[in-house]
Amino acid sequence: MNQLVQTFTKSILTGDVHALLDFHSSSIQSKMDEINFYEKVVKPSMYRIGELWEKNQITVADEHLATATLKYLLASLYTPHVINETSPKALLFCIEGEEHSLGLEMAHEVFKTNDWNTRFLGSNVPIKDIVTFIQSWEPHTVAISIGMTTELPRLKECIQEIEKNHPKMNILIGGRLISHYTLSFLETDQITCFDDLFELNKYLADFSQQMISLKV
Ligand code: B12
Repeated sequence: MNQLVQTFTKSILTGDVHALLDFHSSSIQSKMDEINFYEKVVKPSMYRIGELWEKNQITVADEHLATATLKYLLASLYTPHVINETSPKALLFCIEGEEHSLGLEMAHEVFKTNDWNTRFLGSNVPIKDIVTFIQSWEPHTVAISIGMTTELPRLKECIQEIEKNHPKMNILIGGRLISHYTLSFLETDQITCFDDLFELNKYLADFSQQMISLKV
């Protein structure tokens, strides 16, 4: 773990949001862009917190404080988003039973910086409500995050429901499980899996490029 990640982890565990904001503006902002910050600092720091928690070196309360402090920092850094109704539309959510939404929040930022029109539903969304939302809002793409192995059957069910009701829907999937395992049921033409936000950013940039060349 590098020094930056170590100091960041300590700061979120102490819950001092002002010190953390200072640390971010003095040591992090000057060194890296937003995606590098998420991938190289936030992700390893939260994975480290997971390890400490697993080994009983921190308590559930410590982990909750770290999560809340991080959410405060991220909320203060997110870019204001002016929705462009003509932009491609993406619906972002975690399936029912899945509470790990921090990674999806960061993926949302990547969509916003690529000028997509988004709806972020957050964690724990029932499958039937996702299908209803898709019917009324008609997104081009859905983006799903999965962190828990126990939620895999529900992910499968959710994809089947989306494909049954919207066979042409573009489905993007990321999260801890996707970067750790190869899941054969996700290998279809309609589904793209992402190990990290660099891949998502490239995919969205290529998508915009294709849209521009189609218009020319
Ligand atoms: C914070 C945390 C929580 C928080 C979540 C808060 C929140 N709003 O997100 C809370 C306290 C709610 C929580 C609860 C639980 N958790 Co928890 N949690 C974590 C922890 C420490 C960090 C997760 C995190 O934020 N990671 C940081 C983000 C940035 O990483 P990420 O999600 O992978 O996202 C990155 C990429 O994957 C990608 N990405 C993510 N989504 C998407 C989507 C798209 C479309 C794209 C393109 C990319 C993308 O971008 C991100 C940036 O790179 C992990 C440890 C770990 N190793 O992950 C455990 C962990 C995931 N939790 C675990 C467990 C067991 C639980 C609980 C069961 C604990 C309990 N007994 O209650 C519950 C289950 C809740 C539920 N039903 O979902 C286990 C999971 C084991 C498993 N079975 O798979 C872990 C691994 C801890 C451990 N080592 O055991 N948890």
